[in-house]
Amino acid sequence: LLIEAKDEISSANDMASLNNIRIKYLGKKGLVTLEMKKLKKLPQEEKPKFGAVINKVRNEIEKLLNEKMEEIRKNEKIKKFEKIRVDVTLPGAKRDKGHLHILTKVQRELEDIFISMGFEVVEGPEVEDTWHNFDALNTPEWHPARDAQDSFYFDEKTLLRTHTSPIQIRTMLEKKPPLAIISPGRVFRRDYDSTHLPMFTQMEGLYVDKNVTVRHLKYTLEEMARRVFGESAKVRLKPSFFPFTEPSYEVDVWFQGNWLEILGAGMVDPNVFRNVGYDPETWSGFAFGLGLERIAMVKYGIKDIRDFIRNDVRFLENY
Ligand code: FA5
Repeated sequence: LLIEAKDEISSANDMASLNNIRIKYLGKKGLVTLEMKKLKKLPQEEKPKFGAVINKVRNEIEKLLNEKMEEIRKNEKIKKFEKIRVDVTLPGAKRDKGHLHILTKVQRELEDIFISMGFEVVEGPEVEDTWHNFDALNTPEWHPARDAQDSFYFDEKTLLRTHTSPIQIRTMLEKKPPLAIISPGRVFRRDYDSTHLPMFTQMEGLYVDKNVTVRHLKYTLEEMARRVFGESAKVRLKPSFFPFTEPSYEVDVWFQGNWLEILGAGMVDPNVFRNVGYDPETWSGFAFGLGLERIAMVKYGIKDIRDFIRNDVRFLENY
């Protein structure tokens, strides 16, 4: 009986079958219980011996049942924990980290370069009046750059600035010379193709002092180009025209085998100095306006300027 019970108990693997075994052996009509009942019918002298054996069997089965019960409970607990187990040695789920937009990086890089040369960063409003944006910059009413076809006007006297040059005017009206500033900012024009955006970024530069010459301008731009594009970068000034500079230049940078136009520049026109109350006999200066998207395009080989504003993650992740 005991051997049979042992076998059954050890092959049971859940509480229900264990319970059945308990009933089968120890229940009211269980096999062990039935043996106990036989005790009464035995002759007096055999009773103690038989009683002792049957008791031992009963206790043994009880003990085995309890041990098995413990074991099953433990296993069930383990199974439960196994289900919710976390493997702390697995590599974590990767999250995409954000980063600065390529234009912001280029802007900060240029700011650092000019700051190290002694320039100060100044900003101005994106909504301008025609006086700051044009008149004070020696750009008269009849000038084609003022055409409503090219600019975004709110009314006759108010528009989205078409360049960062009005900040030259605002700065000179506020400060006495000498001064050296740069002004990054968004500007707006009715332009749209693979090299022109209706909203793009310029960085204005203005240096006013005594005896400033084109050589100062060229050196400053060469230094900028070397630091942005590398030691082998060269700068070329081509004659051009802006109403607010005389002489005026378009400036190309030699980079990876090509001359690429990235900015306009020149010597501040005496009329501009007069408009802000500086004496052109005493003061001289240079100014420039960089296209930041153009610089980024040259440096990183970007073909289509519209990529800057498409916000395609595949583009953004490249830089
Ligand atoms: C100007 O805006 C002058 N204010 C620059 C200047 C400042 C000259 C101070 C002299 C003294 P321009 O229109 O050429 O100049 O623009 C300057 C630069 O902005 C260009 O060289 C080009 O790099 C960039 N740019 C012009 N139009 C766009 C456009 N639609 N989209 C992107 N970049 C442009």
